[in-house]
Amino acid sequence: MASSNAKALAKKEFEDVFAILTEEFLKEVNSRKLPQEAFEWIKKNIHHNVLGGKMNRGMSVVDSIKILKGGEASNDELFKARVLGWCVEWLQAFFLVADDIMDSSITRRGNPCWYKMEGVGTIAINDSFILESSVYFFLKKYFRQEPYYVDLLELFHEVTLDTELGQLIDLITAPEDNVDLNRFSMEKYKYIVLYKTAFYSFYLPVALAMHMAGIKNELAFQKAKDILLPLGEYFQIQDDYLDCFGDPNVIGKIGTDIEDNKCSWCINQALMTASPEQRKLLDKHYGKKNPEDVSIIKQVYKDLNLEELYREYEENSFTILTELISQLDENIIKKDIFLEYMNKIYKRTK
Ligand code: GPP
Ligand code: MG
Ligand code: MG
Ligand code: MG
Repeated sequence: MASSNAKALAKKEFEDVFAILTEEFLKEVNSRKLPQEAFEWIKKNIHHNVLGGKMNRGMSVVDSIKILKGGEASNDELFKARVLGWCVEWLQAFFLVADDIMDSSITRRGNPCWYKMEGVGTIAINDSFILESSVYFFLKKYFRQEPYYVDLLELFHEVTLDTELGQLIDLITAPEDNVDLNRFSMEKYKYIVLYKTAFYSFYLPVALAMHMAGIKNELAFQKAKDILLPLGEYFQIQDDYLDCFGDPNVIGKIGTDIEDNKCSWCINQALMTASPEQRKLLDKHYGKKNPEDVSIIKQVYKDLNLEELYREYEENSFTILTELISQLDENIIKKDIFLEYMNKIYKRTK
């Protein structure tokens, strides 16, 4: 495990690449002789939406390549891994700008959501597209000559489709004007989170590093998926728990899952153990914007001991995932990649 000094340095080296990429992208758009106003808009879009996160996904590409190369990664490889890491962060910025509009969210990373900023509104939809397009500009600029260029393109396209399908199911399972808790189930929940979160947040960064490292063995990619997808499910369950029980000052966003009628881990867990009276309260008050309705739902969650159930779930997942990792064959894929990941998110509060 790297010391905290080494970690801070690795983060700083990663952050430094952001400035290079932003400048390159701005140069690219400037070559189209954009009005100054548009240039400034794009700059603001990038700074507001790409920065300010935990950067776990982006850093994972770098950590993974270091492990895959057994500490022998060249400066050029490290730079390229950082570029790919930022591509993941840019892709995530594209998703989040759009997700916040769809979820009617208020804050993100401690700031107002982009669409909530003065003068932005629905222009944020187009801004999210520009963030997505920048990913393909960076891939072309830095990887066009690499034998794995097409693999990178295909991977970004596939994972984007996965995420959009997950988002679709997330949204149609949560219609604003028709609350019907019978629509929810843990099975459906797991399907949603697999697609909307696990592929882009967990599989993508590691698979990118694997392509860079020249891994061609399909089995290695499958084994990586077998661990990373359950890890992604665990991560989204944490996100759902924190949406309701987390401190907005710590998580940087105000939860809206109850108001939005979301098929979240919390409501599914509550539905499994609610008494008939509690079920009536859930049916009556879930999916409403009114703060009184929300607090009634939260009270039912508390009465059902959701906090305790979550702790148990967390411990249990950790044990299962550790076991899965320990069973991996080091000749196919290195275990450290996954241990590093798990340690980053286990018992997270933000
Ligand atoms: C997170 O769900 C899901 C995404 C960020 C994927 C969005 C996909 C698109 C194609 C737009 P969430 O709504 O629970 O995240 P958060 O709690 O951060 O708003
Ligand atoms: Mg959201
Ligand atoms: Mg959402
Ligand atoms: Mg959430």
